[in-house]
Amino acid sequence: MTWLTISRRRAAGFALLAAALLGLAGCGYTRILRNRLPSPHRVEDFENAVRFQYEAPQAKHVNLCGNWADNTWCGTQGTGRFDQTIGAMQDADGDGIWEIVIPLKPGRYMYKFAVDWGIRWEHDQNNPLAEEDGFGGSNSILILH
Ligand SMILES: [Ca+2]
Repeated sequence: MTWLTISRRRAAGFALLAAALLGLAGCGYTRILRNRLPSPHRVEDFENAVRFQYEAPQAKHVNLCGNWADNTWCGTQGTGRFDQTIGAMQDADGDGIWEIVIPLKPGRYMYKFAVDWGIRWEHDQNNPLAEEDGFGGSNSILILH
């Protein structure tokens, strides 16, 4: 396989990804670039569904952790123990973009992405809404209507 072949395949992969995101996201995003993913948004998959995306090509695991009742910051609020099963995001196609679709009723929520089972906790760089987390970092804010 030549470099050119790989390059063409990669370009085709990006085109497919962009088409898939445009088709699935349905929120008017026309610029699909790496590092510029949509903020969490409603999708039609099921009632109250919200899609979260996070780019972390080096990660082995990414979890969505937030302050809603069945997440409790991936279990750390309450038990103090990180629960790997809560908010586990998927990157089945291996493109480094992790995804999860979960049900969330209208409301105001705080969340972060926990990389490799809590080694790093990152706010959502594609979401401009954030506030201080009290530990020198930021929580991303999601307001759903
Ligand atoms: Ca992916």
